[in-house]
Amino acid sequence: MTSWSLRGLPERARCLVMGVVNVTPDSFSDGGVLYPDGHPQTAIAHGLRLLEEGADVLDVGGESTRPGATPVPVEEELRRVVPVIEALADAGAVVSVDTSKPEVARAGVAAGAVIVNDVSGGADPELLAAVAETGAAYVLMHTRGTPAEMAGLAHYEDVVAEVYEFLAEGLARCQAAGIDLARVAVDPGLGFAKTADHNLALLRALPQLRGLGRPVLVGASRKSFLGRLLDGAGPDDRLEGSLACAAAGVLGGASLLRVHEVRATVRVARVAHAIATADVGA
Ligand code: HH2
Repeated sequence: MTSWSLRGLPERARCLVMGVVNVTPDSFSDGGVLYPDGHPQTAIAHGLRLLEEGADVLDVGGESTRPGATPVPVEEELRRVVPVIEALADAGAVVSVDTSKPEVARAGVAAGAVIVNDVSGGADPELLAAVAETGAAYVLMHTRGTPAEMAGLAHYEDVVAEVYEFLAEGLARCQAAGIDLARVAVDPGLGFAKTADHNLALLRALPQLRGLGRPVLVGASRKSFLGRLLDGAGPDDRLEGSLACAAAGVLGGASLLRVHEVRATVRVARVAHAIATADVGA
């Protein structure tokens, strides 16, 4: 395994673990369990717990991408995420803001986030301009359409080639917008306009996606294709599936894993790293 870097993130030879902090009442993965009262303190406490469990990055998001989720106006998204980002950054966390809105990206970085995680695939030139302007790191993820439309758009002749091409074009758009590519990671967007077969093909193709020359992020945690593989298990009963993907991610050369269960993932990633590298050190 080669060492990698994403300027703005701690430099590590191993795969980093990004813990999910959903500040949403309707995320598919936790159904608002972690944010039942609309109070930032609940999400902050969850983030601090993930930090203790060994998360390298905390990804704070205020809008669910679940198909059918209610779109969140800018003011509400800001109200949800800004206090949480501030508190977690103050506590020493490396924070990422999960948003596709330029206003939220700008405010998130001003509040202490150093990464903008954009599940829209760089669809909004304004967002790319905001990333360039703030100097934040950026996650470019493959998707098609809006969350409401994406399930109907899961048709590919060759999913790996088409995702690769989309990300290559996206990197070119990032560069044209003035973003330093040394700050960009790419993500195949598992579950976004993909069937279970597409997700599995992309997990197998991580070494090819590394051919884009940028660190690869994998977000498989608790996704519905794992429920299908595990006899219909619900989102909070997909741990083993999520961990199997984490191991596959490390062995495939992923640089970041976006996950809900941090402690278990850190332990699996450590062992998978040792298998991949024969490095049993710290
Ligand atoms: N998946 C989700 C959200 N953000 N970001 C990246 N880069 N990659 C992903 O695969 C990804 C993502 C969906 O998961 P979750 O946040 O748990 O659910 P929801 O969008 O319903 O809040």
